[in-house]
Amino acid sequence: MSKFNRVKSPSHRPVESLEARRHLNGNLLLVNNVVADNRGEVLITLSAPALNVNKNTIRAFRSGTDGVLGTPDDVRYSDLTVRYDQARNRITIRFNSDVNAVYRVRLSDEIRLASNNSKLDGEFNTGAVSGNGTAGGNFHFLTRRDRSSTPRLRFSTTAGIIDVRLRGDISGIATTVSNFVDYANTGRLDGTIWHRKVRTETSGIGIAQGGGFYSTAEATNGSFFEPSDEVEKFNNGIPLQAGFLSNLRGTLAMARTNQPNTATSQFYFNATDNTVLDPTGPNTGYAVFAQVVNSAGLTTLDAIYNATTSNVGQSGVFSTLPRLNNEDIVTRRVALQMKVFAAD
Ligand SMILES: [Ca+2]
Ligand SMILES: [Ca+2]
Repeated sequence: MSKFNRVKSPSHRPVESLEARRHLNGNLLLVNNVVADNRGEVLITLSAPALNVNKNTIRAFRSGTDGVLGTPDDVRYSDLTVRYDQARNRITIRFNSDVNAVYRVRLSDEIRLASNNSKLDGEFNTGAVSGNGTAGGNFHFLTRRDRSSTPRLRFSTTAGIIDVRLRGDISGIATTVSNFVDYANTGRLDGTIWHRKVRTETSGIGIAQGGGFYSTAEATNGSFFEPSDEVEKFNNGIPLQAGFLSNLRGTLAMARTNQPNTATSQFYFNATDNTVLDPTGPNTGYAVFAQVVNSAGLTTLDAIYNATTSNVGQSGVFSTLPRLNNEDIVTRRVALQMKVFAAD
């Protein structure tokens, strides 16, 4: 009888390792998702509640004078902040990156699974974002600018997230796309409110509009706006580029005055199909330039569209203000997303 088919007695049966049992239970700490933007904000979603999530276990670096990530002259971002929402397993890190500058981020495997203190399983593996099924391994990624003509842009609002894809692949709306990217890249849309909505019941169209104002605080007491309450404009308006995409539900378009070439920073999302906003001749219609990419974005849009409508005066500017829990709905940040790659 060879040793290979010998039946072991129960007393010699090997005990299943702790590692294997954790794996069997799906009980490893992994990175499930990374969203990195082009101004130094990164959202990292973990698979389970974690310990040791802080500035000592997470570091970010810019490329340094050689312009290449991963070389000795890389410079650590000393201003990095870490916020950890354990209920949602979400880490938010921020640092002051130049617009579109590449960076790399490393999560140390000193980050532990809260339930059993095992190490982050962070190295890249095919399939899931991180991990090879064995506890231990830093999670180390780098970013590249999305140089495609259809990059992703994220609206982070107090009602949720809306991710859109810009349609820079349509040359007829190139100016509209680049204008909006300029407002996003300069941070001018950060902190703006959703100040207007139009519902199909009252007007036959369904939209939610933002990108113009930072607060309604002064509207309620009847005082006029100061410049700091409004988004600073680059110019008096861009050429109207309507008719390349239809005003269908889930599309993003530029708002304007009654004059055609007046779009600046204000935008609106179509919450319903609003083909009546498509052009019917020269100098008519509204320029659609991006589309919501997933159902989560539509859910956020619907939350804004269906929010309580308030009238806070100010010459009608805020007569159809959407509000959630009696508060302005704020767009915390609008930023282009970077592409994310394994760093080692
Ligand atoms: Ca370098
Ligand atoms: Ca591992």
